[in-house]
Amino acid sequence: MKENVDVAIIMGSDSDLSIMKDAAKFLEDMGISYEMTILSVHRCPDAAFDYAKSLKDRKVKVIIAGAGGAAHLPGVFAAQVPCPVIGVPIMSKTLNGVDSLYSIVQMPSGIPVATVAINGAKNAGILAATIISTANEEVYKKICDYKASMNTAVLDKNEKLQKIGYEAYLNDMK
Ligand code: RP5
Repeated sequence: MKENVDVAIIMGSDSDLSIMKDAAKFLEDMGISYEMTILSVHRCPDAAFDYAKSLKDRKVKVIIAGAGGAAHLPGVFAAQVPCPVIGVPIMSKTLNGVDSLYSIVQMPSGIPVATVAINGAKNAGILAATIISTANEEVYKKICDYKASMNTAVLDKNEKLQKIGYEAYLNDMK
């Protein structure tokens, strides 16, 4: 556990890591400090509750929590901290992540969890960075640059499509 970080990324199992790494990667690109933790509120509840307390004590600014199945992890953390919590529903084997999505997005009134798409860890990283950017000019500029580069990329693609036509475009994509 680090002394001071802006964002905490939590996941219920190491089987979530290959998805949740996308959130970490985006935060790294934006130069935002974070820590990553595997903790389960049903398999190791005491450790999970202690960790939630430490997040509050350390005034961590945003939490990204990924979980699959009956995915209560983001909601249980949101209940214990004052900062925003972003939930990432992980694609599950039996119900393709719809169970995870509903568990996270359908929080009862009072304890919100900002929910991204199934396996949408990159968007969770972007959303966390956007929240941080409201009080951090350097991150704000990086988010503006990121959006500007996406804008240019799409316009460039359209220009190419108009120029060479769809068949040549598809050929280039192979
Ligand atoms: C949840 O159960 C985890 O978030 C994970 O997505 C799911 C399955 O966990 P494993 O059985 O792969 O450890 O708590």
